[in-house]
Amino acid sequence: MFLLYHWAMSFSIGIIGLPNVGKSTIFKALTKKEVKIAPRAFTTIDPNIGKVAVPDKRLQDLSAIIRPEKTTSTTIEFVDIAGLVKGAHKGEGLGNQFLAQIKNCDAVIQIVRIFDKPEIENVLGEINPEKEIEVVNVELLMKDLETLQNAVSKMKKKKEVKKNEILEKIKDQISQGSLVSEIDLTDKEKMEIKEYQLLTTKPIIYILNTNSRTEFSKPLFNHLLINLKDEEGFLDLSDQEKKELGFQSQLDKIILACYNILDLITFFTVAGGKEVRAWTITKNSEIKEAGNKVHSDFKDKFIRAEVISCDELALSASWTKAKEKGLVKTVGRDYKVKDGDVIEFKI
Ligand SMILES: Nc1nc2c(ncn2[C@@H]2O[C@H](COP(=O)(O)OP(=O)(O)O)[C@@H](O)[C@H]2O)c(=O)[nH]1
Ligand SMILES: [Mg+2]
Repeated sequence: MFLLYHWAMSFSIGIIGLPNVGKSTIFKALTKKEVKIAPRAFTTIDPNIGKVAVPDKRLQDLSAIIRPEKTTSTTIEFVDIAGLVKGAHKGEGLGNQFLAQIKNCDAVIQIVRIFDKPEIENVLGEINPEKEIEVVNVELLMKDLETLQNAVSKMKKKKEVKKNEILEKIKDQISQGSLVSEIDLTDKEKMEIKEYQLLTTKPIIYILNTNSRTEFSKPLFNHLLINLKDEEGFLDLSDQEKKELGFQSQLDKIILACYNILDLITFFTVAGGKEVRAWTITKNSEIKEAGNKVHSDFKDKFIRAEVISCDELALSASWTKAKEKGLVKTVGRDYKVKDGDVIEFKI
């Protein structure tokens, strides 16, 4: 039941990091929501949650051909989680509560402060991205360790020997500082630990929050270098004004990076010409999963669907013409959805 509910929702990205690194600033820039941004630690306690449209030129192109009453983007959800500090896993700075909020996210973005501004308290005391990442990792790892310890106690009571072996193996490696995502695990082992939603299994993107005065050239896995203050400052300007000022926003890049790290693809529906809509699904999903997203009560009724790639549809100029040319394929329930597929489900 939980899974079904989850499928119906957007994929969710948690924004994490130390206090005063720019988490609420990026959240505001992405979601265009008014949130409290203040140069003090712990301004954010309840998480701010916002849905963001995934930018996709193909959706606009499809809309131009189909001319529907309504065009709907697919969305991804961002969660602005309060700042973590050293000792968060022990409850320091309400940290335990914040760590728990990360559990529900599919991936995380860690904001790392490399902007230098003496007026804004720097909890780390220095600009040191490696150390900053390390501090946050330690908290995530300690929380995972605690989760596993509890799981081991439970499994011991239940005499689940096999499962305990797996949990102990992971626990050992975590104690030595490995993130769970870095540990070599079989698919079966991965399945066995899924239920614990361990924090360090989640894919992570680092955003180094820079200003023009700080340079950072060391390569770091999966990172984007962005001036979040500028993103926020230029938010209200039109595209034309941004162009004149030579400002190129990187917000779309962030959204797409999240999409990629989660192995997500987009398919489209046209609802017989009424609504053109983009949907998010995991790569390699079977078409019946796509059907379940679009029609929540679909599962047993799915028989077949008509599919065409959005590029081919664009070239044909209309669904009818594409069909006449034989470009619309009829597929059954074992078809795997491809990025850019336009799908009409048939019951
Ligand atoms: N100079 C500078 N200040 C920033 C930047 N990003 C955030 N700030 C400021 O740092 C303070 C804390 O930012 P906030 O987004 O609330 O941090 P959070 O605690 O991580 O949510 C605010 O006063 C922001 O205006 C940046 O890139 N450059
Ligand atoms: Mg904040």
